[in-house]
Amino acid sequence: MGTRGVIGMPRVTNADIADVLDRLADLLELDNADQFRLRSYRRAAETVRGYPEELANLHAQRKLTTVPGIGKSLAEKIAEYLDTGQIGYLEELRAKYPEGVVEMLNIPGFGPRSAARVFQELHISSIAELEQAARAGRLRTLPGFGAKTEERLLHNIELYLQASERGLLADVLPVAKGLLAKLRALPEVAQAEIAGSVRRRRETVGDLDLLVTSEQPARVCEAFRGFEELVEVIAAGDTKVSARLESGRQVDLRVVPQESFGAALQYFTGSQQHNISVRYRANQKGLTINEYGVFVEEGDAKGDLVAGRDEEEVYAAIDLPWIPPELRENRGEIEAAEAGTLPALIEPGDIKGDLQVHTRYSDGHQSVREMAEAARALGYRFIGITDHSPSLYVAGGMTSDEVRWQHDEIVEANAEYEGQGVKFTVLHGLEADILPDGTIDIPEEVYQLFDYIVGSVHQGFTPDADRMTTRVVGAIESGLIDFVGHPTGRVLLKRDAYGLHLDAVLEAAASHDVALEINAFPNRLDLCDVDARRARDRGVRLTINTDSHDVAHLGFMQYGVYTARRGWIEAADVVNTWNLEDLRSWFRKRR
Ligand code: DGT
Ligand code: CA
Ligand code: CA
Ligand code: ZN
Repeated sequence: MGTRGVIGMPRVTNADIADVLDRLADLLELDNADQFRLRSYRRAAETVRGYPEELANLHAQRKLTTVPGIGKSLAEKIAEYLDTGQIGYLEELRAKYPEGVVEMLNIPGFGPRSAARVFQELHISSIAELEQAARAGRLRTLPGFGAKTEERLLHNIELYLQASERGLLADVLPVAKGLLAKLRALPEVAQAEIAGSVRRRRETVGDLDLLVTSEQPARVCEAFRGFEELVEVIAAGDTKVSARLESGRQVDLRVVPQESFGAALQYFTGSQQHNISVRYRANQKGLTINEYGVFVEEGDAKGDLVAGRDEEEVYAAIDLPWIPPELRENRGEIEAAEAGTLPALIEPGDIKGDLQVHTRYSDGHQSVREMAEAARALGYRFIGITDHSPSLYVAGGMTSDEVRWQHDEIVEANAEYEGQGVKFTVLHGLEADILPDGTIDIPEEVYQLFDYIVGSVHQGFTPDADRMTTRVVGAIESGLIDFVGHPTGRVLLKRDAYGLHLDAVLEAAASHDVALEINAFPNRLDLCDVDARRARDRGVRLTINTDSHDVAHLGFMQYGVYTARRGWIEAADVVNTWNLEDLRSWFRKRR
């Protein structure tokens, strides 16, 4: 048995070993090794990846060389990896080539020979430098490189960068749901689910994983390849297809037999860290879990299948209740499941209204009435209109007169709803700027008209975390705001959160009973999952709002709820799940 097993670490899987062999082959190719050796590594990686027996077990029995294509020298390297987690030879090769050169191997059409040449002859050691050199026409100094090659390379670099980036969940989830519906409609498909980070509702996703059960996997794969959402098939077999969506994002389809559905869904939902803990727990109970099922460990022989049809069964086999996918990040969910203390997570249906919505009074696209009607159509009980305060000129901040007109409109709308016996209320809020000195931009003469105030930072960001913290804490302590909008200011894939000492903010929010927003706009999701959880643990209330600037944005509420679920949030923690009466009296406490 390898030392990892002895010291109780989770086992190295065949996939882990295959990845290492592939990387070794990449580096050998860079190093100009002979084709024969290279191919033997590549083939070994492929064999190991699909090998039905765990190589970790074989190694324990000194039987690695029984695997086809694994000779003495490869067996030694695999053994070294299993025992120490490293291969000396691989580390040696790595030291010869910067990480950026190895990364170049991922550019379509740019092979190891080219990578080695640009590195050795032009000292280019990253994709960014390679791009620069191609743009400047410096690659054509190498024999065999011309203007055309440079042009093609630039295009391929762009493709690689595009596809390697993570995308927003909101860009992928609708496509995923569309593909799922089409798969379910195929006569050969019994069950189909989304897996991977999309099922866990991570804020950004690398690729999309889909899982299907069928007795005719090859036909399912063939039908899937024909779906118009796929612009390119990368790899296809009888039970597996990898393809590219129009966005450049990859989608992986796997087809498994019905009796493995739960095990495969559990495995491919991840996260990898969660699965490592799950496997470890299984091992301690004398069980083995993989994507085919839960098996009794019976020495060397493959043991009996004890679970696999559905996820409940898989978790039950290791004495745990089913764990919601959003929690599967190895952040204490297994311990909580064991102790029976998993949270009763908030659900989209718990939201009774949206408290951050813009109209044409500032930078929104529709009127108060149009936003209200759209919110009613979603089944909400209330909507809060929160246009910008005067100092935010760029976003059409309202003058005091505009606030008064807006107020009249809202009063009129509510009177009309009441007259018609419609149980729906428009609240009058304001998204007030938290100014650089920590004061809040509220036009004093109209302050009394508002039901509530959101305080947000929009301008005057500084990298000085102390100052930003003082600003936000000052706003909370002012007694004027009911919640802080998009508290950390981050924009996903574009702008980092401004430095903020969250603990200080949480302490102030808890003691002044000011809520923090989980802004549901898909590129904000601010607070993020982890921060929302910290807030909840400190007794801080939350509110989930879309920050809609258009009726079409109201549907973003789901993304805020997913983030909240990933932050272990329950409905009662979120003020806009409350009854309107309770919400109003909470607002009124402050005025
Ligand atoms: P992503 O695509 O980067 O947003 O994240 P995921 O979690 O969707 O990761 P992905 O697509 O690589 O794999 C999907 C799930 O499959 C992952 O969460 C866990 C499982 N999985 C895939 N490969 C491995 C592996 O080599 N070892 C283990 N333990 N699990 C794996
Ligand atoms: Ca994925
Ligand atoms: Ca994947
Ligand atoms: Zn804002």
